[in-house]
Amino acid sequence: MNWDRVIILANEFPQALTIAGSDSDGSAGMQADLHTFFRRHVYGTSVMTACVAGNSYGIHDSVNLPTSFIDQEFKDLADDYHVRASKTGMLSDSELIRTVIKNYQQYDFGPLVVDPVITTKHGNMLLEQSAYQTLRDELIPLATVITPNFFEAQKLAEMQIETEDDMQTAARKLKALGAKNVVLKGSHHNPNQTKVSDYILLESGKGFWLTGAFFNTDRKNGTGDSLSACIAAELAKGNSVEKACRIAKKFVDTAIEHEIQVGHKFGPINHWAPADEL
Ligand code: PXL
Repeated sequence: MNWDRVIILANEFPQALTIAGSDSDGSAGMQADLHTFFRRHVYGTSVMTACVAGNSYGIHDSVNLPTSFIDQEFKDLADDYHVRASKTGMLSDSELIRTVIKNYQQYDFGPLVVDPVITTKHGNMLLEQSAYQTLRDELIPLATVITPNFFEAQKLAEMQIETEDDMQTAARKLKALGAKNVVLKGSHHNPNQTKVSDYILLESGKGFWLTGAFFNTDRKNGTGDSLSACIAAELAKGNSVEKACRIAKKFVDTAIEHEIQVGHKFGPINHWAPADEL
């Protein structure tokens, strides 16, 4: 066996990391991230931070994993894999956030996409109130890209968002917190709207809108997780942040459009939707 060649080949294939919670029904969290990595032809690794028991009706319990175990997950990946881009999802509390920061700073796991997960679609809290400050002041400054939804952006930018101008102002505020690039997802709470426009503010200062169709469906679980995972997957392949964002918007829109019928209430998006050509 030529081990030098094995090492070179093992390092060549694009590998990405999700640092997230497990969602038992597979619709969101780490499962949605890994589905996305697979679909975008990137090898997916995972550091599990928490486990959530739930289904399409809601979340019913959750536990955090011990920080010593999380340290070991990071170490094992760093000892063997070549992670080229990472993303964070559910990080529950300040202790977990700080454990992730410590490990991310210790190893080279590429650019970081921070999905500032605060609640689920059902309104269940996934981040303790006391941890906002830690997320804002300590994790966001490390983010290559931050991907808040409308609600998270209002919380983090400490402002009401009503107009497109407000979205641009909020994006600038989030950038001022230290995130290099901001993807602010547009509101999708009006059943009569026909479009959803996300605002992207790049490190260069360039800002632009990405607009897609609005699909009035209950099958949208995992949308935010998959968007941020797709950005991380494209960064792992070496794509620019702008290209990664453009691909990710189309990827999730396609996955929402081609519904899959599993779960009885708020079901998942469809990662099998045709997306190779994006
Ligand atoms: O979609 C947000 C999210 C993230 N992480 C976990 C979740 C959810 C939503 O249910 O369960 C583990």
